[in-house]
Amino acid sequence: MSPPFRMRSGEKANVCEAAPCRPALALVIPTLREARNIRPLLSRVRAALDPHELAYEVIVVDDESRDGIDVIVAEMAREDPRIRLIVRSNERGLAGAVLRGWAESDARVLAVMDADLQHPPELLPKLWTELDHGADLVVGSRYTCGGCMRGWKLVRQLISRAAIWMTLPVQRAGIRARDPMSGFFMVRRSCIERIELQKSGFKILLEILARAEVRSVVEVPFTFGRRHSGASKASLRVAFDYMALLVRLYRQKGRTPSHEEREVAHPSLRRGQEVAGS
Ligand SMILES: Nc1nc2c(ncn2[C@@H]2O[C@H](COP(=O)(O)OP(=O)(O)OP(=O)(O)O)[C@@H](O)[C@H]2O)c(=O)[nH]1
Ligand SMILES: [Mg+2]
Repeated sequence: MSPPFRMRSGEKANVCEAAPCRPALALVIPTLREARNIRPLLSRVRAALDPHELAYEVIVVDDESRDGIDVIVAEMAREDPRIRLIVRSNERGLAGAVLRGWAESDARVLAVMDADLQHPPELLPKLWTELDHGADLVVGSRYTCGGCMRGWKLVRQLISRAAIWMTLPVQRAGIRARDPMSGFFMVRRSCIERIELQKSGFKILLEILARAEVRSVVEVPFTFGRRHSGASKASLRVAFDYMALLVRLYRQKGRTPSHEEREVAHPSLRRGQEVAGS
């Protein structure tokens, strides 16, 4: 299992352009061979957010896909400096990519969505509004009233339900999410900057629900369809990492954090200030 994420001091990313002013929202899009999806996704993100008075940036974190995505994002970043590209070398892992993107931003609100258009960018303003109204964590949810999975085989739906059922003991009363496996959410930086999140694995939201300083969760329904183009990265390794995360969270449950754990903050995420609405 890889160690918890820490920003290496002095680390500089392969960043195309820096956003001109401090954004309120940083949306990270982790990518592994998503070249055919990224242009329509970024266009839809901009179309969804631009009508709103919101300073945002979009950070694509690619793990050296070598499929031309870097060229596409660099070209779009030249037109729009709110789009940034980070290329990680010799690293793999969805959670680690997301944490790396968040660490490269000063935004007060951190968000993530998949690159394959399974998460509708048109929902982003709604997620933001819920956060602005006071929620600490807002989740795009397949399992809250109004949400669904469209076009999914029954067996995968059952596996998804079973995986969620297994999270119930590690989720905390009062802030339980019906879709703790969602990869589409926004969270206040202040809720996660004092914990170290595991950079291995796929399910960063579950760890946030179990361990972060989150007081309120809102779920916004959406329809989770099939990926637009390209191949799934879900694999046996992902399932193994998920089980490892669950075991760790079960073990930690109810254990009082050590002095060291309380004192050691997530150095790279301790930057922003509280968002409006808190
Ligand atoms: N940077 C980076 N991104 C990753 C990695 N693994 C997956 N991703 C991205 O994480 C997102 C989720 O991966 P998916 O393959 O869509 O996983 P999934 O949605 O569970 O599977 P499908 O429903 O089959 O698409 C996508 O944007 C991927 O490109 C990785 O190791 N590194
Ligand atoms: Mg997907």
